[in-house]
Amino acid sequence: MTGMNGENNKIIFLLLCFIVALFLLPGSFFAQAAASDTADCNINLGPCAKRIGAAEIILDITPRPVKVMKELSFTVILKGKRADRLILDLGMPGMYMGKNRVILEKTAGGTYKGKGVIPKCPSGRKLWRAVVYLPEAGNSTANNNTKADFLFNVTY
Ligand SMILES: [Cu+2]
Repeated sequence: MTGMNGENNKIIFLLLCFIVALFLLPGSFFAQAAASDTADCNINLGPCAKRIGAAEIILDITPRPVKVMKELSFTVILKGKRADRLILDLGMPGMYMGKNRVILEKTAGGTYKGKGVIPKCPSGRKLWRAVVYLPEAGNSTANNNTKADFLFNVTY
């Protein structure tokens, strides 16, 4: 009997090693899935920039540090593309947090501003994703939009 359990434990141990290896293996699908759940924008240090095709999108959130349950100013500077207004969606990776949408109105050439609040997550997790939707040239419907993602940590 104990011999049998020992065999089973060995198999379980090897399986666990295999799963851990999948996550650690650079470039594997699992490593990428895990990597996408970390911040790529340190918003508390300053604005973050993303390039989507010919367009550059610079996102800033103030005041710093960026806190939950507090009115925040969202500023996007858009280069290489034109839009009358932009839509910014706030959400958490892998968790539905309701609809948190900020409309960014054009305040100057290429500058868009809006105000919004990031809700407090009951789980205590701090990673949020801001998605800026860019209208396609000649198509302002929501379906065909391209978008820029920013992953950042909030402060409690
Ligand atoms: Cu959450």
